[in-house]
Parts: sequence; C-alpha cells; structure tokens
Amino acid sequence: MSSPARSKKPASASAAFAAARDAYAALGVDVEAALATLAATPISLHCWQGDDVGGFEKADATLSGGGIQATGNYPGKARTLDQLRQDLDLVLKLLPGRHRLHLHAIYADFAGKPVDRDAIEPKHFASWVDWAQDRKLHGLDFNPSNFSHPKSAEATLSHPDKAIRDFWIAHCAASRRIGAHFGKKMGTRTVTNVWIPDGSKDTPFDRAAPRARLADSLDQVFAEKLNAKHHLDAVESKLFGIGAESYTVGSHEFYLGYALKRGDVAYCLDAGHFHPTESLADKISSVLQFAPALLLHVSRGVRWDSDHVVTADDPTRAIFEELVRGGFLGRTAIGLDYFDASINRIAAWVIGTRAAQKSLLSALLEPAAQLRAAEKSGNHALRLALFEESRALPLGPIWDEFCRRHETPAGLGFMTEIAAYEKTVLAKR
Ligand code: RNT
Ligand code: ZN
Repeated sequence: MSSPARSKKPASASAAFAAARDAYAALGVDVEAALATLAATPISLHCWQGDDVGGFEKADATLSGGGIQATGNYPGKARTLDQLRQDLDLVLKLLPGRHRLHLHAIYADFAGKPVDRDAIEPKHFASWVDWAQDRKLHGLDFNPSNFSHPKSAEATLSHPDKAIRDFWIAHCAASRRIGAHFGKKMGTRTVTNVWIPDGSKDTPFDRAAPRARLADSLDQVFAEKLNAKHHLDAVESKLFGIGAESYTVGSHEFYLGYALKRGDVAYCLDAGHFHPTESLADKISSVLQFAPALLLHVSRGVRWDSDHVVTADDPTRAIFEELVRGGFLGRTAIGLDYFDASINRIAAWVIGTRAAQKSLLSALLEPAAQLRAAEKSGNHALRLALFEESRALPLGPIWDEFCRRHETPAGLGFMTEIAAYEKTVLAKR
C-alpha cells in the first residue's frame, strides 16, 4: 500500500522537538528516557474492534448477550479472518512501537472443521501464530469467550446446572492451554483473561450460591499447572452490564479476593467496569500491594456503556500516571478493550491505541522528581503549581518525534491513510 505520510517523513527531529525537550529538561524531565520506556511498553490490541466482537465461528456471527454491545453500523466491518488481519496490518502500520494482540476464542481459524468451544486447541490458532510471528508482534494474549453461545444464555461458570458449568470449565481450561502455547511460540508471556457475563437483570434472592459455584469452577479451570514463564492467568471483574443491572456474580470483591487467595493469578481492572465516580487509577496501588500482577483493560466508560474508544482524557492519563509513579509498568499488562461500530473501525482502533500511548508518554514526562520533592517537603502549593505547569508542557512535538523515529505518521497523517483504505478496501466489502 502506498504510504504518503511516510514518504514525507522529515529526516531529522524538528526544531519544535528540540524546544519541547528543553522545556521538559527545565523541569528536570529526561525526554530520551521517557521515549525509551514508551518504546519498550507494548500495548495488547484487542482483535474484536474490527468486527464488533462477532468472531468467525460461523459466517455472519454477531455478538449476543453478555451485557456488552457494539452500537453502530459503519460500513466496512471485517467479515472474514483475512479481512480482519488485513485491517490489523494497517492498524499496526499506523502505530509507533511494537505491540501485542489479544485474541478471543471466537476468532479461531477452523479451516472448515469447526469444533465447539470446549474442544478448541492450539492448532485452531496456528494461523494466528504464523501471522503474529510474520509481523514480528511482541506477543499474543488470549481470552476464553463465555458469551454469544447457546450455553451462555443464562450463565456460564456459575450456572446451577453442572453440565453447563463443566462445558465452560472445559472451554476456559482449553483457553489456558492455548494461551500457554502462544507464550511458548512467541517467546513472551501470554496473559489469558477470564471474563464471564453471569449476572441478573433483577434482584436475586440468593447472591451467595452462584459465587460459591464460580469459585469452585475457577479452581477447576486453574487446576492444571502451566509454565509461568510462558503464561499468566487473569480474572476480570465488573459492576454491571446491560441486562445484568442488579447482580454480577464476578464482582470486584469476588475476583480481587479470588486472585489474592490464589496468589498466582493477575487481577484485571477494566476502566469501564466501575461506578463513574470511582477512579480506576486509585485502585492500582492498592491491588498491586497484594496481587502479583495486574492486567488493564484500557477503555472509556460513558454512562452505562463500558467500551467507548479510548481518549487521552484525565481518567486515562491518571491510570498511566499511577503505573509510572508507582514503578508498576513491569508488573502490568496493558490491553485495550472497546468497540465502536459507529465510525471507521480502523480509525477507532488507531485513535484509541495512540491515545493510550500518548497517555503513557504524558505520564512518563511528569516532573516526577520535583513533584516528589514538593510533596515530601509539604509544599502543596508548589505541588499544585507543578501539576498545572505540566499540563501545558508541549507534549505534541515529543509525540511527533516518537512517531518519526518509529516511521509512523505524526499528527493527523494516519487519517489520510485510513481514508484511502476506506475508499479502496472497506467500501468494497
Ligand atoms: C466485558 C469485558 C470483557 C469484554 C471482552 C470482549 O464487559 O470487559 O473484557 O469486553 O472480553
Ligand atoms: Zn474488559
């Protein structure tokens, strides 16, 4: 594909970058160190932005149930694995740095021989591993898909019927094996994240029994010991979903307790899964006091939707600030989780990922030493002044320079490429 923005790439850093670097240096910030950390921090892209969480188990598969919804009907949705990969190729090209992909089980490549979810195996994802290796991705992550299935209509791992629970236990256990296989093949640790939609629309009488069943099911899911070098388990909580407004079996307290009890399971915080007045950022340093690792689902909750395209808004920046300030980047896997079908899906992917990276960059560029010193000496006016001063520092030229070094369009250049692709590829689907 032609790359107009790339061919116009300036050969050296701009004067604006040099001035910006000096402005940060005046506050004691090492821009080069920030850029090195940013380059070394992969983001796990969510494969499901390209097809509205439908998957390819069968033709025209669509997301159903589970309290999540992709709204909108923008033309050009990926309808086959090949189309999804073609779209991802463009996304990767428009992102600076080396990234990961997290797959859902419903994105298996059955090559005409489908199996049910309890029988999926690494071989069903072989073409993804080939693709990821070919693209030199940083790694692959995985998610069992406990939704959009006849057996998930009421509940999954917490279902009162043992046969249904066993089906989902088998699915999640099979998913872990696939995750471990990815980790081994890719040479970096795969995170396999369990999220289930179990809950109820109206007030239940018995809140305890489903949770007891879920805990027991999880024990069975995690019974097989996998090599921790290649694989990390995670569990994801939620407050409520559409159609599950009154009760969610896998709540925050439930999974936090579960992950801490086990000690070898990471806890997943999804930015859209809490009450809007709660701060996800504030939870990070609490969780990591005790949990071995954290998985983030970077997302943007808007009222009752937990999955708007990520922007570099204050709550998102605050999340990354916490990771940097606490020295938590090494113990955190960063994944994206949103789906917007109302705008060009590739633009949604790219804008959201770049926003997450930009939020990380802005966190890495905080005048941390001066802020720490001001706080330590009790000079809270200076701390406030530094916060305000850093808001107005020139982030843009630093970001543009990062893009330039990674041969990725700076500024709005990526939108030109997406518009061209929409015309030549998406419009013809
Ligand atoms: C749902 C969870 C979950 C899903 C994806 C598709 O509320 O956030 O992570 O969005 O697994
Ligand atoms: Zn999530």
